[in-house]
Amino acid sequence: FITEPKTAAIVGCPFSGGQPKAGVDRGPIHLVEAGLVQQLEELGWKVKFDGHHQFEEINTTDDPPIGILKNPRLVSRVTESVAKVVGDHVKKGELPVTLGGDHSLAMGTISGTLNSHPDACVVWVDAHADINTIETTESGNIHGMPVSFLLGIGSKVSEYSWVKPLLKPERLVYIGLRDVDAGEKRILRENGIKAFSMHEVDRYGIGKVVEMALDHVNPDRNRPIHLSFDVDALDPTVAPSTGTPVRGGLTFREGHYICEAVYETGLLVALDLMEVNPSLADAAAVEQTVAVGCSLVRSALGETLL
Ligand code: 5AB
Ligand code: MN
Ligand code: MN
Ligand code: MN
Repeated sequence: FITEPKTAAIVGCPFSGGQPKAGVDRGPIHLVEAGLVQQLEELGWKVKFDGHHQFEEINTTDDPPIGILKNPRLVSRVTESVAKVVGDHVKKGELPVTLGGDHSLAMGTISGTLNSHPDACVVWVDAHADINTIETTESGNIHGMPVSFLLGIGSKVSEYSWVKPLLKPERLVYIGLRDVDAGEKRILRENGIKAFSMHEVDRYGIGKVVEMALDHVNPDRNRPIHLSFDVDALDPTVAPSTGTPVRGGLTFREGHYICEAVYETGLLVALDLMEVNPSLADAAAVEQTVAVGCSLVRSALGETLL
């Protein structure tokens, strides 16, 4: 699906409107300043990067909550613009690497992927399921909700009518879950959505979990894959600088293994790396988290150990 010469497009999204903590908008800047572009070039990719997206045209000074949804118009307009940017890269056979920013952005990135590849599957790596609806969310933070919008479940919010429900429950799989709200558990159950929590990672090991996950969403290994990686899937000792850390997460190697295994399928068409927040934790922890973020992206783009 990626055309030669293989080209990665860095889509830097300095955006924090899907959640309340300042600083996650600086994630993409830190990842690029750490040398990500050059690192991907060294792996043999042609890399397109012409600065971070500023969403300047998006002016929402008056954005009162809709129900309990916070910043609903801002998040809608930003993610709609991300959908266009990502969709254009995918259409050209380029691999968009979207750097967040908070995970509400995935509403845009996955919409962009599915517009060109309606048969694509989504591998969502996260401590959280991000599948709350307007009925179930207790926080009103939209970074905990993008999956429900993509599936078209829950009451419709007219502001989000641009999001087409292109994702089917059987084309979505989770790895790494360990902090799922009660309402989300019910949604997962009722929609038959496959999820490999940390319990399954402990039971089967990451190798088997990734194989089972891909067997579920991509049994013939012929569908394009969108990998959406929330850095909080990793244990907070590995990736401390993130807004909603949860103990008991993936090890450094387990996280990288997922990226390596997805790369090996040759089916990756879009990658998200989300929720790096360089203003949380001390300087050494920030540096560590940013370095891990870069190395996850490198693994997904073909870096091998040997
Ligand atoms: B993240 C929570 N489920 O809805 C909610 O970091 C947390 O993108 C969402 O995975 C975490 O607010 C969103 C409690
Ligand atoms: Mn997330
Ligand atoms: Mn998360
Ligand atoms: Mn988080």
